Amino acid sequence: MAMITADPAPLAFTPDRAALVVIDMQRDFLEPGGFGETLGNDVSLLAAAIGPCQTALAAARAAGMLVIHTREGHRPDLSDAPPAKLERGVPSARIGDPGPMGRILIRGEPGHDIVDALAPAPGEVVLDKPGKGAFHQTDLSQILANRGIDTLFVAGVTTEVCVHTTIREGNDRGFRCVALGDACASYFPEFHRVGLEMIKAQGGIFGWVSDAASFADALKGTASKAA
Ligand code: C5J
Repeated sequence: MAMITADPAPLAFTPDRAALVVIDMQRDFLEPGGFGETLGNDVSLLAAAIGPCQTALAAARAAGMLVIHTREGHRPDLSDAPPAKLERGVPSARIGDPGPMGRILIRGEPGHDIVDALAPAPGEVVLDKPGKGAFHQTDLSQILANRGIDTLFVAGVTTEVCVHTTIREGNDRGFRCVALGDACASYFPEFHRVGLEMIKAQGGIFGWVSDAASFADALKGTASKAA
C-alpha cells in the first residue's frame, strides 16, 4: 500500500492496482501547425506539462506500474468522426485537412504522434481514441479490468477537455481518479485552474488532485509485482 498527498485528502492506493494514464501529449496539440493551433490556441502553453509528465512516467516505470498513453485522432477516411465534431467552430483548418505535420488529427500522420520527450516505452499501452474521453469507443475498460486496476493517475492535455472527460468517465465507472495537476495543461490557464478545482471540490466530487513530485514520492521504494 502507498499513500499520496492529495486534495481534498491523502489517498491510499495499491501500486499494482493503479495505472498512470497520460492523455493526448501529441504533436497535434503541443506543436505549431497541428489541431490545437488551427483552433487559434497558443500551443506553447502546453509545454509546462512535459517535465512533470516525465517525472510521473519515470516514477511509474520504476515502480512497474501500468502506463497507458492515449492519442486523440481519427481514421484516414474520417468514418469514425461524428459530423458534429467535424463541423464545429471556425478553425483555420479542419480535421483531416493537410498541415505541416500531415493531415490534422489523423492516425498515422506525424502530428498524431506523441511528442518525442514523452515517447512510450516498449510494452506500454498506446490507446487511440476518437473522442475526448479515453473510455469512449476504446478497449480501456477491458485493459484495466484485466489488470485489476482500481485507481487512475491522470496527466496530459488538455485539463478541462480530455483529462476532465476521462476523469469523469473513470469516476462514473468506479475508479479512484487522481489528476496530477502540474502534469496537466490547458490553452486557458484559468480553465486549468478551475478544472482542477472542480475535480476536488465537494469532498472530491470527481476525484483527487495531486502533483507529479508527490506521485513520485508515494511510489518511492515500491516495486509492483506486475513489473
Ligand atoms: C482537445 C484534448 N482539447 N486532448 N483535446 O480537443 O483535450
